[in-house]
Amino acid sequence: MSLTAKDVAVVKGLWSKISSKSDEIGAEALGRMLVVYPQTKTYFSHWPDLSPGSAPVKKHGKTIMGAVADAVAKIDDLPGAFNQLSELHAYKLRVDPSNFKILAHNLIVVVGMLFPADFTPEVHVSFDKFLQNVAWCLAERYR
Ligand code: HNI
Repeated sequence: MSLTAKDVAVVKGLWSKISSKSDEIGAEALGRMLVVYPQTKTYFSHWPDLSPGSAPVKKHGKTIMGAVADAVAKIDDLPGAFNQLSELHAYKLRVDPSNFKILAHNLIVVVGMLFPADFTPEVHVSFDKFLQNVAWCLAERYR
C-alpha cells in the first residue's frame, strides 16, 4: 500500500515530535519484541544479555532507529533507502521477513505508549502504513 501525500506529511509531523526520544523508543521496542515474541531471540544469541534495558538492547535499539530516521528522510524512495539493509538481512543475517512486521508492531505500541496525545487514530494509520512499507522494502531482496 503506497503512502499518500497526507501519510507522508503525518509521518514527518509525528517524527518531528518523537525523534528526540528515538533511542528510548528503539530500545523499548526491541526489548519488548524479544520478550513478547521470544522466537526473535535466536538472531541475537551472540549477545551477552537480551533483557530489556541491557546494554546491547539499548545500543541496537539506537541502530535500528538510525535506519528509521533515514527512512523518514528518504520517505519518497524507501526501496532505495533499504536496498543494502535488505541485502544484509536476507543474505548475511538470514532474518525471516515475517519478523519485520513484528518489530513494526512493537514500534507502534511504544510510540502509542510514550506519546498518547499525539498518537491519534489518524496518526496511527499513517505510521502503520509507513512501517509496513519499511518492512516490505526490507524484504525486497529476498525475492
Ligand atoms: Ni535488523 C542489524 C535495521 C529488523 C535482526 N538491523 C541491523 C542494522 C540495522 C538494522 C541498521 C545494523 C546493520 C549494519 O551493521 O550495517 N532491522 C533494522 C530495521 C528493522 C530491522 C530498520 C525493522 C524496522 N533486524 C530486524 C528484525 C530482526 C533483525 C525484525 C530479527 C528479529 N538486525 C538483526 C540482526 C542484526 C541486525 C541479528 C545484527 C545485530 C548484531 O549486533 O549482530
